[in-house]
Amino acid sequence: MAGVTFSAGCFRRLCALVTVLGAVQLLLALVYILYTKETLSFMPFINMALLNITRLPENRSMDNMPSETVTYTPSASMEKSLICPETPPHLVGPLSINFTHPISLEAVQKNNPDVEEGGHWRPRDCIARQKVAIIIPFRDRESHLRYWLHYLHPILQRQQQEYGVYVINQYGETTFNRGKLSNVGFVEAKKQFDYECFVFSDVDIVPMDDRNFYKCYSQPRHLSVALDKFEFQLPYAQIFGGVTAMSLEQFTKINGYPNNYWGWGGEDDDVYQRLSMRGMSISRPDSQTGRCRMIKHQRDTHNELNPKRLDNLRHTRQTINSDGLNSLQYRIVSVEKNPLYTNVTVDIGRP
Ligand code: UDH
Ligand code: MN
Repeated sequence: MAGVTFSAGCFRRLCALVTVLGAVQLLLALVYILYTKETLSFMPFINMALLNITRLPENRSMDNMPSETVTYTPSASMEKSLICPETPPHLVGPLSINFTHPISLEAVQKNNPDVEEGGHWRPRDCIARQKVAIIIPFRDRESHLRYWLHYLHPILQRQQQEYGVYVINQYGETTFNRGKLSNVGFVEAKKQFDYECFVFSDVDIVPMDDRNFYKCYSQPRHLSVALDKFEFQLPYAQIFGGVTAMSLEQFTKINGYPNNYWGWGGEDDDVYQRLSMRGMSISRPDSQTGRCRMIKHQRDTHNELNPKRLDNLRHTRQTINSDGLNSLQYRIVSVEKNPLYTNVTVDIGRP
């Protein structure tokens, strides 16, 4: 009998011990889970390790485009700590822009130590919402380019997008062709990074407000809406020249710029027609945020007014399919990765 009593007591104690041990184990598991979660959201290097496995939902608009690819959808709280904020925190608003004091490339370089070779930059502490290629059709405007680099690099950095600057330099002395150079810029930039947004900018235009975002929207964007040379007004409603932004999808949908506008004028209006023929409309900042300065200059030699532009513009409905990215031919002369921009010199032929 005594043996039986001893066994029952022992069994009860054993049960109690097992229960206590189970509770301790549960508690430890809980502490571990909580600790890991905290660590994840507060340790930047773990955030960085997650960069390559982060993806936002498929249906996000261009306004919120993710920058990285592919296999894992983070929770809302995790997203917040990784992706740069919708409103960049260091914007200053209206800027004082003038072109009175010439600047050296060395000085611009010194002021922008974080820009990587080839003019590439990305935010250090968060993932940019878009990867933007900035394409500048160019020939023989070095002094303008220095002002552009001086003003734009800091602005673009405050806007917190990942970006690269591509100067597309027309080789030789044949008639200038802004449209074709823009297409070359698009193709060549895409070879270097997986850009999802393309800003096409004249070399002589600088925004007067850093809230005028050099990024893509759900509709093609016209950025230089209030130019000083036009008394800060739109000269006509359909204008789509100066500085514009189109997503990869928007630009591909219109077969890019036309290649057959040689000399000044018309290629920007052709793009406007292409966009509306493909069912898109233009988005713009307000006329205060969209103020810009253009460096005063004379018309360049070999960029005379294109006498064929009005006739060309009557045929966009046909040429949208036959003349553009799908018919682009050129010969690269050199690609140089300079400290503040990539210089692509290209032979685009003649009219
Ligand atoms: N561009 C060059 N080199 C050239 C021609 C054009 O780099 O030789 C590029 C440059 O990026 C420029 C853009 O093409 O900003 C557009 O050309 P533009 O600046 O000549 O065009 P804009 O609309 O008008 O400014 C030019 C006519 C000005 C004559 C008025 C004189 N009072
Ligand atoms: Mn100009």
